[in-house]
Formats: sequence, structure tokens, C-alpha cells
Amino acid sequence: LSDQQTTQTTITVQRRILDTNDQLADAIRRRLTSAGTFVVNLISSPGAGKTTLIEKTAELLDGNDRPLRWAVVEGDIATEQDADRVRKHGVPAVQINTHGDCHLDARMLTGALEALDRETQVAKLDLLVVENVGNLVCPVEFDLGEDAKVVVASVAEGDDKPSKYPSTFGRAAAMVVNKIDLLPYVDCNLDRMVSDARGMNPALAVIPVSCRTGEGLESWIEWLRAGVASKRAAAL
Ligand SMILES: Nc1nc2c(ncn2[C@@H]2O[C@H](COP(=O)(O)OP(=O)(O)OP(=O)(O)O)[C@@H](O)[C@H]2O)c(=O)[nH]1
Ligand SMILES: [Mg+2]
Repeated sequence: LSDQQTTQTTITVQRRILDTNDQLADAIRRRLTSAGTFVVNLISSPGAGKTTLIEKTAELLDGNDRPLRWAVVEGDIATEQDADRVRKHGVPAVQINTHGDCHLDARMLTGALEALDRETQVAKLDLLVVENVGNLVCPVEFDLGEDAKVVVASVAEGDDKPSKYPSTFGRAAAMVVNKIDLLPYVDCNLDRMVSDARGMNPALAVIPVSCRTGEGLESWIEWLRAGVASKRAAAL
């Protein structure tokens, strides 16, 4: 095969994979839209704090006078560790292991929803949080039928991540800037980070938080509740 033929074949195969994914994602979106479930796809580089944010969310929602019915799907290349961390908070969680794939896809989420349905009634959930595989590049290309992609950026990674990963930051509905307790110790210009992200995505909600100190987490919970309320209203 010539280089040109190889390129065309590669593009055709990639297109088919994404088309199939989109069809499965549409089916998930239809199902969870009729259930009125708000679906969040959490994306970040490894270690930015996705699972910790989910754990803190569980703590803040636990015992709250406006409880939410929610569940979590965890995506990792290997181990059940993140799902175990979430289950310790009494939140139903299903772990997907991708065995090498750097992102979740809609087929994997379809299987996880079947497993979740055996533990809790998915049709009755207010909120489903999907933690994607730690990676700022590939997850954004695969629609999971979510309502919102949320990118978690930690200040420890530096302020240049929005400009270097424009697809992910450009297509997110919200950017949670985590680990702000570390700002005195790391070289991160928060203003630059926010203006770079907003420059490519003016509608981006920006939520600075510290999962360590709890600072800013009430704004995160309010953002989630607003999403849950509007999805619920649309389903009525
Ligand atoms: N100082 C500080 N550390 C934090 C904060 N949030 C999370 N961490 C720490 O950061 C490390 C990684 O957190 P995780 O929540 O496991 O990160 P993750 O994004 O889920 O990682 P992967 O699932 O591997 O992609 C852990 O040691 C957390 O305790 C924070 O706000 N401040
Ligand atoms: Mg994690």
C-alpha cells in the first residue's frame, strides 16, 4: 500500500469507530434523558484529583437536607481502587478496566450501566458521574452520551494546560481548578490559566477548589445541583 492509501484506510477505520461510538452514545443519552439523569464526564490528567473530588462530593451530599440519588462509573486502565474509594462513601460504583485503552467509550459505558442496574435503579438516578481514564488527549474524542464534560486541572500541573490541550478545555462545560491549597508552592498563574481557557471557551464555568481544605467545593456542589435541576425539568 502507498502512504496515501494507508492514510485513507486509517481515516476510514477511525471514522467507523467514532460513528459506532456516536450511535451507542446517542442511545445512552436518550435513555438517561428520559430518566432525567444529569450525566457528567470527568476528564483530567492522571492525579489531578478526579476521585478525590468525587469523594468530597459524597461527603458534602451525605446528610445534606437535599439528598441526591447518584452513582459513579470509574474508568481506569487497571485496578478496582477508585471504585473501592467511592464505595466506602456508600455511593454505588462500577469499575471499568480498559486494559490499555487511554479513554472510555460508549460501548464500555453501556456495559457499566448494565452492571450498575444490578446494584441500583439507573432510571431513578438524579446524577451519574463518570470518571474517565486519566488523560487530557483522547477522552474528549469519545462521546459517552454525557450532558457535560468537566475538566479537572490541578494547579500543580502548571497554568499552560488549557493552551496545550485546546480540544479538552475548549469542549468542557466546566473547569474545576483543583489543589489551590498548593498555589503558594507551585509556579501557576491562575489568572493566566483561566484567561487562556476562557479565550477558547467563553462559556466555560470556572470553579477553583481545594479538595484538601474544602475551599470552593460548595460552588462545585451548586454547579452540579443546577445541572441536575435543569435536566430534571427538561424530562418533565
Ligand atoms: N494538596 C492537595 N492534594 C490533593 C488535592 N486533591 C487531591 N489531592 C491528592 O492528589 C493525589 C491524586 O488524587 P486522585 O483523586 O487519586 O487523582 P485522580 O485524578 O483520580 O487520578 P487518576 O484516577 O489516577 O487519573 C492524591 O494523593 C490526592 O490526595 C487537593 O486539593 N490538594
Ligand atoms: Mg482516579
